[in-house]
Parts: sequence; structure tokens; C-alpha cells
Amino acid sequence: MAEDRAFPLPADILGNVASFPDLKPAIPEPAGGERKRYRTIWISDVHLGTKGCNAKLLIDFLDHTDSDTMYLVGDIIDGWRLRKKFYWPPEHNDIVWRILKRAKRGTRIVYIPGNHDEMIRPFSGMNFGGVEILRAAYHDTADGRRLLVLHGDEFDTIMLAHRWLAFVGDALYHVMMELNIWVNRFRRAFDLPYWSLSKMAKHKVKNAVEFISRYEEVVSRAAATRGVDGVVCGHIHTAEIRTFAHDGKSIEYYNDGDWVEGCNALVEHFDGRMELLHWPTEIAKREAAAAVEENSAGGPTPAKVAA
Ligand SMILES: [Mn+2]
Repeated sequence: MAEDRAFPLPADILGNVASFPDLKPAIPEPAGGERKRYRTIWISDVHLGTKGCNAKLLIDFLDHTDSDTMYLVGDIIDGWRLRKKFYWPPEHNDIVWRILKRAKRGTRIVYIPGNHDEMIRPFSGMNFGGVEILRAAYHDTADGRRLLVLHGDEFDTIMLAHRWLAFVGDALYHVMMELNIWVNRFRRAFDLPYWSLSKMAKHKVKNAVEFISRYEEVVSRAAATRGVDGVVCGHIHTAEIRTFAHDGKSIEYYNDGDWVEGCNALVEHFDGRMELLHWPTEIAKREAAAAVEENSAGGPTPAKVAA
């Protein structure tokens, strides 16, 4: 049954734009919550429509931040997976709702579809409820640098031989470690010697590290030939800020990570300074600060008096 279900884009999901803001989110926005403001936010590889998407963490991120411009750098919706098995919990609608709400509040939203949401690419140049769809974009930072923004699957043909290795480093590695325990439990039951899956996995991980490094090299070199100062991409689910030198020119490579494993966002502060956020760490910081505030509410703490 689920197999037969037609892919719901754009009629159903983008159709929500028409009924917005009558829709109500399943998880309401916190009332009067303070938002950290940035000049620009980049997120990618959200993979809405899959169980892997950390929707609740992303909702928390969207509820605690704001920006003049927000780039959705591809693989926001996982059309490949949705086509196979329809999976769309209320939190995934909440993310669409929050992004549309941002656009309505005045944030410029630029959506650059990736390979998993390539079905949106034909809509490049169009605007849905304040969301501009573009194939790639140039972003000018506050400190006068020009960055090329693209998803990054454009380099898959070059990387073809190593493509699948990108994901071995995280997800598959953990699956293999888990599997290793079960395999050896089984082998022990049949008096077979211990067999190490981890030895093979470690070899693959080394290849994954090489793959990532090569990918960053290839993407930054492509940016250099376009005469920009840097590049922002996603695609390989590996957040990074790295400086490359190509033909004597310095090129900044920014990868905004993903919301499956890393839960990262790339942000530009109002002075042009760039920062990678790891949202679980940001939540921990926020909760620690709230705990301190709660403690000091009863009276001044020695630390506060000293300050
Ligand atoms: Mn991708």
C-alpha cells in the first residue's frame, strides 16, 4: 500500500503554503522565548520523511534562533526515501510550518535543493510562500567576502569511486560495532573463534576520512575557479570549517553538517564571523546557564558577589 503512494511533493507539502497560517504546529512555539540572532544561518541534510531526522532538536534550534537570511542547503526533504515508504510525523510538518513562519516574519529563505530533494530543482527561480528556490547562490558576508552556496552532490561524478565511503565513518560504523557483538555471541555459541569486524571497519573508516578530505579539496578547488572567497555546502554529513590554498589564493570551505547525526548549523555573526554550532552542545550550555540562574534566584551566590 505504502509502496503505491505517490510522492506528495509539491502539491501536498507545498500546498500547505496556501493553508498557512491556519495550520497549527503539533509542538507549539515557546511563548516569548528569547532567540539568538544571526546575520545568516545555513542548515542542510535534514532528511525530513525519514526516521533518521532529529526533528525535535531541529525544532528546538528553530525556536531559539533567528536570522536575516536562512539558507536551506539541500536534502531537506528526503524524496528518495518517501517514495519507497511514506513517513511524515507531525514534527516534520512543524519544521515546514516554522520555516514558512520565519519567511512570514521577514527572514529571507533560500532553498537550494540537493540530490535527495532533486524533485524540487525544476522549481528553481520560483518562490513558494516566501521561500526562494535556487540551484545555487552567492552570499556576500558582512566583512565583504563572497561565498558560493550549493548542496555539493554536484561533485559526485568526480568522487564516484569513493562516494559511499562518506557515510561509513559514522552511521555504518556504529551499526557494524553493534553487529560485531551479535556475530561473536553467535560464533561463541557454536565454539567458533572471535572474528573482528572492527578491523575491517577501521580500514573503511580510514578510507572515509580520506574521502572527506578529498571531497573538501575538490569542492574548494571548484570554488577557487569561480573566483569566490569561499564555499558553503552540505551533502557529506560532516560539519567543517577549513581553509584551503589553491593557486596561491586562500579559500574557505564551510560544511554545515546535517540533522541526522551531527545536528549542526553554520552561522554568520553580524560582523561576518562564521561559526559552526553543534546544537546538542548549545542546549547543554543553555540548560547549564538556566540552572545557575535558578540557583542564584534564592540569593546572591559567592561567585556573583565576587563578580
Ligand atoms: Mn546530498
